[in-house]
Amino acid sequence: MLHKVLIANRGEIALRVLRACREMGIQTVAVHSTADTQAMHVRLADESVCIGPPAVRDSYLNMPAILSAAHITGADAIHPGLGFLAENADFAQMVEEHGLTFIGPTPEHIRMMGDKVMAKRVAAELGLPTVPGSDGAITDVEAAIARAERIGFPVLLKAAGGGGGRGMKVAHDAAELRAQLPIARAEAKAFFGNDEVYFERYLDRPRHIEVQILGDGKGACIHLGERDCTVQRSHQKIIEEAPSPVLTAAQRAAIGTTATDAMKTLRYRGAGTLEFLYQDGHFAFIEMNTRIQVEHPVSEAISGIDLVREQIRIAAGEALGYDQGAIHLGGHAIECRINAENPVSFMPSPGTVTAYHAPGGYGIRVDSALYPGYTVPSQYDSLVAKLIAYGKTREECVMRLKRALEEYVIAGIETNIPLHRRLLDEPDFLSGNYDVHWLERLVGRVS
Ligand code: MV4
Repeated sequence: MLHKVLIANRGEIALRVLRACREMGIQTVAVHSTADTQAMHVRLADESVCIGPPAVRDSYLNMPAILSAAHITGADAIHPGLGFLAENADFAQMVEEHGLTFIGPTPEHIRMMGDKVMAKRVAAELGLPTVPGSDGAITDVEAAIARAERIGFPVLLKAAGGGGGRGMKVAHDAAELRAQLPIARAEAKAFFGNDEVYFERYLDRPRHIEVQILGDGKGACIHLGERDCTVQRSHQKIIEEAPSPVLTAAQRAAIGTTATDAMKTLRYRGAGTLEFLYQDGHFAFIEMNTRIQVEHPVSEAISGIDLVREQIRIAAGEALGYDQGAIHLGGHAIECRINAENPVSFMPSPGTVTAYHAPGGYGIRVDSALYPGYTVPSQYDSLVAKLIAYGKTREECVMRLKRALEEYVIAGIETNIPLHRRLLDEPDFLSGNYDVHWLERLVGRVS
């Protein structure tokens, strides 16, 4: 087993990893920027190392500083958390070249899935359903137009180096495709350093449904069902739940089996998420995330599996040790992402937390690094807490979540708790009648 883990992250996810390590008897090393000296993950870790100034490229993205911190403290493994370096294949490779264990997939699998054109090709070869589109990256405009005409407009231009929605362009006809292609290429080059673009038939009202998998790199792989992350705004998820209110048990088993069969063939190692668009009863693979995700607790709640513990066990070389038959999904879980932001304008609201009282009680989990007197820095993500409710049914879960949102006190900064209270009263949310554009239609698009 691992002896000492360096956690290359901050905030609630750093705490999440730290807690798993502590339960496993593993020593922890926190790293932090000068803006995070008072952060909870630093206070709770066995050791901490300051790795640089507030700007992320000088601290949480500073690979030499993080590797040096691992050596100084004698850590034998690095957990990247999420965001920052979690899906940086070069970092994963560097960690291994320094004789340390990277708690995550192989650099090859991170690289493969980071290239969205390659990921889609591999997914299709492995038998996953995909959206019809260009044959890989677009090389010839006229050939692309001819293919789009056969598939049918509108089509969506996407960047191979992208993901998460940045730089996408809809084209409704050949003229628009011709006009948008150079713009998409230039943006892709500027955002991601890679001008490769591809297109897909545009789905106008999809849901975002993703499958959580866990592989041991030795050919074993299981899934924990799906998460429905359809409630989002500006490509930021707001509410995630498991199971999806729109899937049948048979659909769940089918997409789960398809995903795990594919990942068994790849001999995938670690936690991973296959993202799908779901519309008119059909799934289409769009991307794979090779990290633990913010919304992982909803899968933990319905499965009883500690995903971070499993990540660490697998990284230590242990076999999964159980198969799909041992996984029993039950009940319903919903997560509200609590952001430090104005609930109407969505502008970030950093500052000092003057009063703090987290909800508790039966079926409630709060993952947060907040405490009274803590100052939320302005340099980082505005996610400050995750509130997760569990219930036997979706109705019980919603009821409990509403109760917990009423209990939650966070003073001194603005949060989106009022928005969550409102969403949980929306008839369309309660009936499951929404798509990825629903929240933006409801609150108005700001950007
Ligand atoms: C799409 C799509 C419609 N058709 N692809 C946006 C983020 C990126 N991961 C994929 N995205 C989309 N891809 C096709 N062929 C619509 C979206 C999309 C979306 C997807 C998931 C969650 C939120 C979204 C919001 C707007 C657009």
